[in-house]
Amino acid sequence: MVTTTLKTTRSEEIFAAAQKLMPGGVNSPVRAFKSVEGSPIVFDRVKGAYIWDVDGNQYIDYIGTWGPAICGHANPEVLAALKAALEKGTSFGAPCYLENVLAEMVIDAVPSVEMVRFVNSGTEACMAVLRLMRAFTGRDKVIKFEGCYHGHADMFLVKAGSGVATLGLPDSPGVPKSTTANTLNAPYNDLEAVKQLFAENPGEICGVILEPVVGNAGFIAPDAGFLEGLRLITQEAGALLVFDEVMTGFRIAYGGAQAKFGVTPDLTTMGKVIGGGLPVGAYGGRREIMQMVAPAGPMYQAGTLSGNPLAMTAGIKTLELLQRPGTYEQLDRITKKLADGMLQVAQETGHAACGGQISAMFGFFFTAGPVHNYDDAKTADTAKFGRFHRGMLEQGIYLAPSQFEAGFTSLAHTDEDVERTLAAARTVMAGL
Ligand code: HOZ
Repeated sequence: MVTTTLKTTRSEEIFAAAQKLMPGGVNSPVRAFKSVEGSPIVFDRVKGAYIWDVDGNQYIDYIGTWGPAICGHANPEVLAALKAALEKGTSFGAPCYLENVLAEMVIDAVPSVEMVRFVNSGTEACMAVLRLMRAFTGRDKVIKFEGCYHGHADMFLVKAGSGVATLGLPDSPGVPKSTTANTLNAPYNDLEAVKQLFAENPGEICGVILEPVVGNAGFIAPDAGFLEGLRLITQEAGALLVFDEVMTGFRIAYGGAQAKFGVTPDLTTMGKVIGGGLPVGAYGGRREIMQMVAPAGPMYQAGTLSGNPLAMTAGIKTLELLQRPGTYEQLDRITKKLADGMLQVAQETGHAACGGQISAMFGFFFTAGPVHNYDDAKTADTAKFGRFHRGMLEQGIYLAPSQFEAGFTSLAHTDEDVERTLAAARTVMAGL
């Protein structure tokens, strides 16, 4: 147990009250400190790479509101654009020119996307994309990977990552077996397992959906040839390949993982960065497939606030900022310094650890590794991570409160922030 020096009285009061008002005191399970020490910190404001709690403590933030804050929190240009848009109203529930602007930006950037539909979250995007995969192919079965997370829709809550992994839930009550009967799971990075599922279910599988770089079982990179192999297998089986780029889209490259790795899926889901901090999700892909979506085609999907002008504005401005020269070089450099530094500190202080980074996404496991899939990730010492997490908080560093979540950096993180983080990690690891 790390000695507590952090004053968190107000956070504790608010969280105690919250537990009587909301299940677990939170509005999303990943925010609870269920697998780390202490109770959640309640925040008051954010700016750049920093986040301040209600007791006045300042932290360097590596969650970035779970991905959207790639330009830094409360970026002044995003805020100015939002203030101007706000004057015109918050929602039209009717077509708005800003939807065209963001749609064109997404289509220009993401190789697989010829048409796009905006929704309000990554969960919604994944829910809709599965319906579309089934509608287009006329097949019901889908392959996903253990530890990948595609939101909380029923069909995906089998061996899922993120909060489901953190809480150690194999599945969720309330999800009828019939709903997940068509969800097939394979270990990530295992092409043979995927081939076997296709062989066992000929003509029945609509496609394969995956996080091209996993962020919801901790950070796991695809092995060389894995994404290419999936492209080939799905093509041969007349099935669709879907990249869930909710986390990786516009983060690990402007065009997402598909641009980074040069593998083009049929469909893509997005969220987080494209909303610039407001609730947005999207799915898109080949025109002939997207034309099935209502009202162009028969597959129904809708949303009251979808494409609302505020979310579109924040997304447009965020993508404009990301288009500036040197952006991704800077994100990669600063994140590499952090990820390499963490491994170095672990080695110096005698802890078995492995991890990595691609552009502004990184991860770190307390296990010698290597980690290629969810089973490997589960060998990590989660109790040690719990103590490490608390120690880092005490040092003013805010990490995701789970070993099964990737970390995120932003354009606002400086060399000095990373150096402070590594110094903190050295102090904490030396005391574990
Ligand atoms: N998908 C994110 C975690 N891996 C955050 C969304 C949530 O709150 O579940």
